[in-house]
Amino acid sequence: MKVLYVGPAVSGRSTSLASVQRMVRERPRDDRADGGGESIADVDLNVLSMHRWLSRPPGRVIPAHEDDIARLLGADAVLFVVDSQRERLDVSLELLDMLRADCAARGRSLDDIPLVFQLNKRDLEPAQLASEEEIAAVLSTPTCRYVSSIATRDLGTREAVAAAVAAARVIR
Ligand SMILES: Nc1nc2c(ncn2[C@@H]2O[C@H](COP(=O)(O)OP(=O)(O)OP(=O)(O)O)[C@@H](O)[C@H]2O)c(=O)[nH]1
Ligand SMILES: [Mg+2]
Repeated sequence: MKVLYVGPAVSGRSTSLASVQRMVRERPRDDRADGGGESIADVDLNVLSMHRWLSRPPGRVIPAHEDDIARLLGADAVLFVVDSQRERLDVSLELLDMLRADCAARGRSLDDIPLVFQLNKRDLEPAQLASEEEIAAVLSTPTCRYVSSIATRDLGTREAVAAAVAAARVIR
């Protein structure tokens, strides 16, 4: 099972991956966090670099970007890490729209890929934080799920991967 982290810069993808890998090392099976299903230790977890999405010259085809899209379309599930800072919401939406457009341009739909939004940085000051409802109103797909996290404290990261695995099982 392949699960791919996507998300805008500094949303917390590397921190989330490291958090899950550390927890899996310490506790390969955790039926509470993994929903009693397949062990998260068996999931092939990777981070998709997004800078080619955000810095592409309009209308130009870049082979490396095609590779990125192929990896996206080849994933069993996608974990979209959202920076919960209200002023960073626009960047997440811009990226989601780009992912959608690039899939559509190749005759595919992003909606066919099981997708979980990991609402990260829930420890931010309330004044800076977008509510979960606010984020869900802006960022959604027809079958997406939401998991809140504080990756720097290992909270919600393993559950987000488990949700992605569960979504892949239901939709595929
Ligand atoms: N407050 C807070 N900070 C976080 C959280 N998760 C990650 N960060 C911080 O956000 C910054 C970016 O985290 P990364 O994991 O490097 O994010 P990334 O998406 O891999 O970013 P790039 O690969 O650099 O684009 C770091 O300073 C992290 O410590 C969180 O849950 N809460
Ligand atoms: Mg990173």
